[in-house]
Amino acid sequence: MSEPKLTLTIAGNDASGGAGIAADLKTFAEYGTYGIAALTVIATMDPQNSWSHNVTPIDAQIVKDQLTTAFAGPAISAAKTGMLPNPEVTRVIADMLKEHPETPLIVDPVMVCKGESDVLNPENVTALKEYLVPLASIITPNLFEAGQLSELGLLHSLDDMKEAAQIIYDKGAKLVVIKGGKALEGEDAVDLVFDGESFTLLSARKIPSANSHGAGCTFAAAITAGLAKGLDPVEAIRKAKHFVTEAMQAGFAFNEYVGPVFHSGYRLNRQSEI
Ligand code: PXL
Repeated sequence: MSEPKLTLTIAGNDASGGAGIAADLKTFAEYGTYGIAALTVIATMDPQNSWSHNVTPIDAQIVKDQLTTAFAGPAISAAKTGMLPNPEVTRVIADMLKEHPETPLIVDPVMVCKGESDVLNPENVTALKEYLVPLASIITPNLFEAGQLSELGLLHSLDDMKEAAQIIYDKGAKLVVIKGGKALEGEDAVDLVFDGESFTLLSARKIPSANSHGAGCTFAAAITAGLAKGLDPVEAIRKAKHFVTEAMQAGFAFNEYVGPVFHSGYRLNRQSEI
């Protein structure tokens, strides 16, 4: 067997296992890459209090030390970022990634968890724009996040998405994927890909009453692993969309509050369990 490709996630722990590093590492394993995680926050949810989220940041120096460890082995073939707690941590990550321009970076600009109304504080959005967007090989905002990053506010249509994609591209991301998801009207979940020259639309049927917690993290992690394995960006995005669609179809109700995707859905649809 040839040596595995290394993939790195710089993200939070979702203690319920659907999103964050749990989603990323499981997805990396499904793709057959060797996953490494640098933890940025610990997110816990309170079953006694309507599943309200509590996010504990990891100290910036510890985030830096984890990245030093992660980069001390063979070259990392692709890296991704997820939930980041504050500008200091975002900056430390950007500084470290600048030292590794050979590693493509997928930025998932996580701003809010599904079902939570608290939006990340504005300083974090500014830090993302300033430090990470310019380093992104691919950035994967949902409609809300694309509205924030582009400063256009709420996006409602494909034309809005195109305008936002151009603005985010102009801030330095080399490829922008805006996930229309179920928020955009119509029967299909439409994603818009923009490489600075042309727009590509990727569609999949919306999955009714999907258990979709962790879908965004899983999508970005699947793109990361696809790039690590040598797929070109648009192929990696297409494959990731199939992967996440089947993970959503295999999703389940964890409890009355949350239904995660099942990250092994794509493989289990093709082969039986071990
Ligand atoms: O789905 C967004 C997300 C990302 N990362 C972590 C999370 C969540 C939502 O719960 O907990 C760690």
